[in-house]
Amino acid sequence: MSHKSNFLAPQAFEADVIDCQVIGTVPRGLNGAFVRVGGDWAYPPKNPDDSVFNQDGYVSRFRFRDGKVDYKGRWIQTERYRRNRAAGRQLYGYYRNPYDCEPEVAHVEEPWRNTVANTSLEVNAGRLFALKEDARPTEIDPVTLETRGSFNFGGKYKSQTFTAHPKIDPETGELLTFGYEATGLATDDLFFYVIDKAGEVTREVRLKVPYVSMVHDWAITDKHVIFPVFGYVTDEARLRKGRIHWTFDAEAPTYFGILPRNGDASDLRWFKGPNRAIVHTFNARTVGDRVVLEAPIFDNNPFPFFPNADGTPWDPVKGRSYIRRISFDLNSKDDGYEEEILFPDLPVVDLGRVDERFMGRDTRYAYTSFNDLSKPLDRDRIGEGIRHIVNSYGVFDLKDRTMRSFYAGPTHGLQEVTFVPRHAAADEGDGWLIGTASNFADMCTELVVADARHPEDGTVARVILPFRSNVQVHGRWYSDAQLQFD
Ligand code: V55
Ligand code: FE
Repeated sequence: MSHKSNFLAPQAFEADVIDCQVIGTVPRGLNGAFVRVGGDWAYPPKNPDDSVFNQDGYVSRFRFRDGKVDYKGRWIQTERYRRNRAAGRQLYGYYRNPYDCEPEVAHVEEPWRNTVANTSLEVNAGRLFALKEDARPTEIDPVTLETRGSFNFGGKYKSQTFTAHPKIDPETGELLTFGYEATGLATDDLFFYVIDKAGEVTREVRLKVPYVSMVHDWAITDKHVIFPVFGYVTDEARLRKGRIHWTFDAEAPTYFGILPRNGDASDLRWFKGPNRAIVHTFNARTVGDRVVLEAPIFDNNPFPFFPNADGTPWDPVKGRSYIRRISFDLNSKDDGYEEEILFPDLPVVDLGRVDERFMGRDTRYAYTSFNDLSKPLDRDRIGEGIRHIVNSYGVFDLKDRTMRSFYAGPTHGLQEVTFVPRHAAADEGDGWLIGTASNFADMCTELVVADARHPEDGTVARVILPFRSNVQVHGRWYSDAQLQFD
């Protein structure tokens, strides 16, 4: 008889595990830390149909030293987390809607104060930031994982918001970033920034978007930056009615804004195409007069909790993403672009990564998860209520259009994959695939390590936590030096 799985129930505690159980062997030389953020409901949401993107931020870290791994997990102590804890209940309403919050925490003029800081991480100038696109960074102590608070780069970072997907230029070490809804709720301002290795804001460009939309991820090249604007819309009237921040308008065109990295606002050019959803990207490059972007892209609304504007129910088939290549001709007279699906038979999870040492440059490989239906699934042991398991990582060769895969086993669901180079000078793609997995049979979280050159050989090491840790949104690998360990 099968049990009902409760894997996604709130974890509700903080934890330190010293010298975790390891099955297999952690590769020699894999020293550093896998740091991840995600969300958990410290108190249940006010609205049961709210987005999981509204969960309280939680940061955790697997630190690797000579084959041994320690784990640490902490709530992110945002203003919102602290106020809820003080009240002992949920004061905040729908995702990114201060009008739906209790009056004492409405903060309509300062919506960034309501952030949950639950999406991703970045390190700049020795500082570790937890990021959410509705606010400036929340600084985290990289050693203790205690929350230090909101950070504004000495007042020089003016946007009220900061993307969860800043990019580091591999040659200059600069942090390229932006914020949308930069001057307040539902505003069409997008500010682009360059922040140098020392944490100084060296450049700001103030831009306007064609319509207010979720600019969740973007892409850089050595010469350009690319901002996708797609499908999700909002406005002040919608928010005043107390609705969830976004609705998906299937009639809204897709725009890609391309700005030369050294350009000013008048150099921004918008390309326009049919309705799509571009939530995450892999990478982009400038080749002569062309800009090429590779990304998993959806034909329609990817997220069931952001309702369709036309009132139709969410369509899970249209809500699948396929790896595509988009090419922009910078010499063209019209505003169109070319779009091609590279793996038309293989829907993938839109949480893809590349070898970040080649960010903005020509890359061959992209890594993302998918569900390999040819592989076994142990329904009895995983329990009921787990309908869709993502059981594999794919190593996608975007040049040859071939794919090799890692299968996690019949009881494991994979979260986002991260690529760790074998050493600083290793070739592109020579390294490790790491990420957390939900072991639905044993009700625990594991970190899996696989060889990116031999993914089909399976797990090299599994680091076992004796409990369920929150499902991550995004994770990153950092060296001890980047995280300020002695
Ligand atoms: C995403 C995730 C978010 C968010 C907006 O995956 C977009 C896309 C975890 O929060 O606030
Ligand atoms: Fe993201």
